[in-house]
Amino acid sequence: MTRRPLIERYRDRLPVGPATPVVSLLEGSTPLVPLKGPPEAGRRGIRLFAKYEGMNPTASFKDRGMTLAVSKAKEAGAQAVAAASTGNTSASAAAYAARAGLAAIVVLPAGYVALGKLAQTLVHGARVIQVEGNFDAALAIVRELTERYPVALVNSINPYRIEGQKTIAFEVVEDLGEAPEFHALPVGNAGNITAHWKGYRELAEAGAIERLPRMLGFQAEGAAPIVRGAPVERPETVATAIRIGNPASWRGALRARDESGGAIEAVSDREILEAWRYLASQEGLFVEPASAASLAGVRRWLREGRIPEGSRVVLTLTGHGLKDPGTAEREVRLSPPVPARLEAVAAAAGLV
Ligand code: AN7
Repeated sequence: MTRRPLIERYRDRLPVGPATPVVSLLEGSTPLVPLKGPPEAGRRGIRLFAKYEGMNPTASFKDRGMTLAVSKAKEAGAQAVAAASTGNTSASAAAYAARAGLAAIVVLPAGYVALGKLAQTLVHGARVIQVEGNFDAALAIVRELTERYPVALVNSINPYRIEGQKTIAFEVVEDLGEAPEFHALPVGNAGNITAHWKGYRELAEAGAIERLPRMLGFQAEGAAPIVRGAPVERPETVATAIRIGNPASWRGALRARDESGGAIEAVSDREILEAWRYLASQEGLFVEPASAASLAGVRRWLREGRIPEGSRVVLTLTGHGLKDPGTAEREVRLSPPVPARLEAVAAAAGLV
């Protein structure tokens, strides 16, 4: 199938005009992969589907919003874009800025951005500034920076980011023919759950779907401000992408939860890593830890019998596993080398 720019595919439902320059890397059109399991789902005729957003050009869902945010920044005559990021927004902003011929400035929490994301951002040529603080501090600075200097903000408080990201819902409905009963995803800054819900609502308003899904958002236990109902000063989690203590789209997340009859809950790092390993070793899907928070949460719902028989559950797997080789290195064990001889290799492979 020929991939087309996201903006062209959904032009009639996005805030673009004939004069908008389309800055695209052929994002979106990601696969909706039916999962084989987990076993607790199959027994009750519950089917899970993974919206595999790691298949986007920079290997995360951020590209959907970034194509629009950078196109609109270019249309407005910006020379540079800026973002605070736990890593994926910065990689995407850097790539789309490179494509557009704009400068990219990214502000990152020092020491907490996964290696793949950092490498992408640097090689795309962004100006990378690490701050001695967390994502929330970085975002506060970037907000001020973009107010004082002629630089376009491309964090998800930029409404064009949400507009682009809502297309995940459009694609899911194209593939399933209707909305799933549940849609689960990780929650960090909460832009994505806000965007998903906007997409589904628009489909319902247009008469394209008759029912809306219940939205399930999952935060990491050590970074779960929405679950606690108060900002978390020192967020901590293995899922560095969602290591966020004061989400910018907090209200959007509550709206998605409440209007859909859904929930926002916390999952532990252990549950996240178990789901992460399950997806890779049983389903063949290598994702970054944050993405696995969606399955970690859904597994709990399954165990507790909270998902009705026959339901379809879509999980947004937000980013590719290669983004975070550091976690993989810590979680798996590489055995020492053996002599380059058949018997030694066969023995090490467990064949004898
Ligand atoms: C893989 O890149 O916030 O709730 O600065 O990279 O919309 O924030 C990333 C977030 C989930 C959470 N999964 O989405 C950033 C950033 C992955 C992510 C989220 C992020 P939001």
